[in-house]
Amino acid sequence: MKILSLILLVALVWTSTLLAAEIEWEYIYEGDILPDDPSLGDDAWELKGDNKFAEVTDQDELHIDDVGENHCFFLYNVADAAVMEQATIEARVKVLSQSGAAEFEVLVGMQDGSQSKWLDLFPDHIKLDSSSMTYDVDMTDYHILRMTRDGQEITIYLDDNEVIEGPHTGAGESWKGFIFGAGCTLCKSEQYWDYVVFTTEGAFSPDVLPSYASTLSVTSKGKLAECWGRVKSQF
Ligand SMILES: [Ca+2]
Ligand SMILES: [Ca+2]
Repeated sequence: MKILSLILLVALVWTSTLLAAEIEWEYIYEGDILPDDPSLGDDAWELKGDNKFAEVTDQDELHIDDVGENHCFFLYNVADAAVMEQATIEARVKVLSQSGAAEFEVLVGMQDGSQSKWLDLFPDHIKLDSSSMTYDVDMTDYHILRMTRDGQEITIYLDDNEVIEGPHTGAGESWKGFIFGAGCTLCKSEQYWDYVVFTTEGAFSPDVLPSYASTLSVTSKGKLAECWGRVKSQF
């Protein structure tokens, strides 16, 4: 009987490990190329506005310096609106300045062809668009922001902590997919995007699907260990 329990336990752990391993980011944009670069092929974002405001830095960040006369945002189009009902988008981003009449000048979010949900970013706070829900944070330093959609429920995480929850209602837009960048024609802003990642496999908290940044630091640690190993082997 004990052996049977042990076998069941092993099978359970093995299955849950397999299930856990299946949850991963579906799409990763690293900020090392313009999002609309044709070399990305089917994975290229659609540029809306003018990308003369956009450049890639030597730190692999997308720098958008929206000086005002146009907008510069990017759409990742999906064909099927239904997949947007369970979705997660995360970005590591900082906002040095933002001004103008529209709150969505610096935005990240998702839309399903009839409703859109955006997180509006400011140097000193974030706000769920088309709501009064805000959270104060110094966005002039990098932070990791995540939006999840579970049916009609939107949740915002800041550096792995849940900070805002609200309904999936927003401006009506016909686009389907993910969006980020400088959204307002007459507004101005300066913004940096270290990465943008998403999945349409579900609405995942950072406990279930760790931040992309945390997987990067593991890689860096691995590289550091490997480097140290090489250094030691030379003595
Ligand atoms: Ca503008
Ligand atoms: Ca980057």
